Amino acid sequence: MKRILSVQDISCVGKCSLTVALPVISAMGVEAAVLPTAVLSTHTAFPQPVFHDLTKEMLPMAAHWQENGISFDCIATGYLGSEQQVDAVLAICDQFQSPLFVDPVMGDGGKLYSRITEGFVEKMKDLCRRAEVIVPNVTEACCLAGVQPVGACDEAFGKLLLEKLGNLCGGTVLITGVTFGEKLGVVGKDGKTGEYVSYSREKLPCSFHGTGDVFAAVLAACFVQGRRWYHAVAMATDYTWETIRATIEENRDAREGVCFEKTLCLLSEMMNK
Ligand code: PXL
Repeated sequence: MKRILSVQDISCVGKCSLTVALPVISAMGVEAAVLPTAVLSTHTAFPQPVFHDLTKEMLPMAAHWQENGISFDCIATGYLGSEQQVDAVLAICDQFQSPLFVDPVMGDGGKLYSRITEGFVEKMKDLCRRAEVIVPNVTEACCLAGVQPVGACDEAFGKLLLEKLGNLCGGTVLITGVTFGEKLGVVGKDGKTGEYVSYSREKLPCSFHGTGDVFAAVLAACFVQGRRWYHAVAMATDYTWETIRATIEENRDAREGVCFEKTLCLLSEMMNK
């Protein structure tokens, strides 16, 4: 069985980062080992969460795994709380030499999240340089490319961002949140073949916190399973779309995240298609 090391925080309430990655990766038949980087009472879209930093524990935990001969088929990062945590991840990548999958979680809707600074954006570029796969949303792609963040991005602009990010990351780049007329989707470039990929679904009327984390978890599992990027992107998009639709029926506060519990069963169906 393949094993991913998922490196991100535990937001205790608000369904994002590890509380999403664990069930989704497991439902895809991939082992999810975790390196929690911080424990928060909620993610940072709620005001003033309790934030317990675990940076100091990161390297000792990795050392313990190495002493015990443990290895990972992929190291997948999500939200990281500080520049020091990015440095810790870089050191762990040196240690384990596993392929690195980076979701450079930094912002959305044209804005950076509350704890993310310009210095952090620069540091995140170092992680992206090292990665085999990066999956920024449009806001994050703009920040990484040194372009003023835009609210909406059409396919032509998405292709321009892909080109710019190709100079940063020699691997596969997949940008989420790109507008295709009435649809919303992904543009990407396969790092090995250079092939362009795109996939979209009709826009839904609501957005929820944590959907990027759901999308990235499906993709990371597809990556270790060696699925072709087009199929991986289609599956991650379809699953996220179905999950948003199922959440709309529940009439929830957008900050409380998506009801992936209702749709986890779809993942095995999608994998066998
Ligand atoms: O879903 C991304 C995310 C993960 N973890 C924390 C966050 C955010 C986005 O705001 O604050 C702690």
